[in-house]
Amino acid sequence: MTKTPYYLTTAITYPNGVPHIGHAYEYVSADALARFKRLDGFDVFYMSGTDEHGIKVQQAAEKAGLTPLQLVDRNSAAIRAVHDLVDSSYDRFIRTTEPEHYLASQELWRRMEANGDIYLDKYTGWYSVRDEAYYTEEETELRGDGVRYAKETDTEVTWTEEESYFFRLSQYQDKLLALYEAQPEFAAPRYRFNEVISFVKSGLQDLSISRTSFDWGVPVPGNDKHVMYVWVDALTNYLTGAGFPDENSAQWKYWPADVHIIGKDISRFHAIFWPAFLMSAGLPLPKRVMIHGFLFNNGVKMSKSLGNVVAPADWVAEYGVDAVRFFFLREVSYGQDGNYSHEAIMGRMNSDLANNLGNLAQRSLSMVAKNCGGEVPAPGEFSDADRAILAQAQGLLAANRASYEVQEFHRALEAIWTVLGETNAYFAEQAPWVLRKTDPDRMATVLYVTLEVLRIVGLLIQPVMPTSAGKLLDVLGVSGAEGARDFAAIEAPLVPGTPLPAPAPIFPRYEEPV
Ligand code: ME8
Repeated sequence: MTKTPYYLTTAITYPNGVPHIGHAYEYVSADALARFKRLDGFDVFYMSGTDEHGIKVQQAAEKAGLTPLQLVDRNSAAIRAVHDLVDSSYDRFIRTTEPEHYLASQELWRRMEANGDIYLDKYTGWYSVRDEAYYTEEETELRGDGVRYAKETDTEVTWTEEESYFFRLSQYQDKLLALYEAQPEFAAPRYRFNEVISFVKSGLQDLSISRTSFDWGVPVPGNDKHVMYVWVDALTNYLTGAGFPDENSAQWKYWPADVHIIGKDISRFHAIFWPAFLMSAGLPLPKRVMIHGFLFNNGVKMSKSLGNVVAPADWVAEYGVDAVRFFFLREVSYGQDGNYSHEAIMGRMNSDLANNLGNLAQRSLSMVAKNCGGEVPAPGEFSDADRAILAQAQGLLAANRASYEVQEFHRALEAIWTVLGETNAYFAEQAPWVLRKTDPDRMATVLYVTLEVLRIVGLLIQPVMPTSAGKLLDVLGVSGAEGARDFAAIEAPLVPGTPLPAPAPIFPRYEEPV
């Protein structure tokens, strides 16, 4: 059977600095979705990478005494290393300095031009180097320090005049509004999508899409005095990944992308400019733009000047990669802003992981080791309580599918932990340690039911905690053979008599170092 293609992307990170946990958050969330879809039988292509052009990169290189290419080579490798550190299973790590990306960007440009949407004019306005964006007079203000700032982003702007190519974005207002109307799921969450829609309704101006003031970018076809505005080339990375412009390549089956995962600060680029460019070029539009929130340090924004920027490697060293991944997706409602603190991470590790999951596994498996000959016990007839808890666990796949479909990762985990809570209550109520003496057959049934729930949970948490889930499935005797841990295996219950390895604790409590 041919699998259905599923293409998802993250934003491509700017390599002008080192990634922080906000970036890692984005990689982990996209990765969980990629893993979920793979386990659910899709032909997944998950792409991330680095956005290597633009004046910011050129200036950072100058400051570091490097050429732009030297700087991006170094930083792109560091960004890729963070993906690897957090177990992000990207299928491709794209770099916008790759030659094939130049071809794709130039071809997109030509198609937009052929459609009459690009013209040469002059740009005058307030330009923010930090944002790589022009602002209107009203969008800026002169502050007490004598410097003019963009109000929205608090970055310094300077009066700039340059010859520039423009994209007729103003011609796309109605088409975009029609798209939003026809596809209410085009961007999410709804309240962030609504902000985009009101912005479009307030009127769109043509967009300056080339620069002459620096040369670190993709040359404009037919006029190499100009390089493309970095966002034109950056957004095109999603097409490059799908093999564009070779629409006969095998890779083209992935276009249009199923979802672009991005942060809230770049929603306009993805939900306005990007579909407009694609409409202009006559290409299919991505199905969805999922906009996540920002992570804050106890409510405070991460910033170099405050010295509170967290390096992903520090967290991974402190808590372990799976606990960090779990924390990101369990603690924060995906789409909303979220907070982190040492206490919050420790709380999740100890209550959700060590107590509700780890303890249940450890207690039931050690009883099986001691009392059932170290094999999956043979259940007797199921009681109503057994059937009820099994039905809850079996319902998790459908519930998780629905949550992953709309990228509500926190809901998927919440559903799993609700069932774990109920299973803990069931285990306490059935008291198999008492049954051991009074009714060993009934004890075997209770232990079997508990292991069955743990097996289903183990399969379903693989996208979020791949290593720990693998260990849990190992101690439950679930084969690690190719495909044996796919979601299709949820249908295949544990077979009584299967030998089990000696139980080993998988989710350690976090203990403060002394
Ligand atoms: O914007 N919390 O790159 P970038 C959560 N190159 N997410 C955060 C965050 C935080 N504190 N800080 C940043 C760019 N992000 C462009 C993208 S795509 C064609 C081009 C997210 O390195 C941010 O919202 O500044 C974005 O989705 C991603 O990290 C990369 O940010």
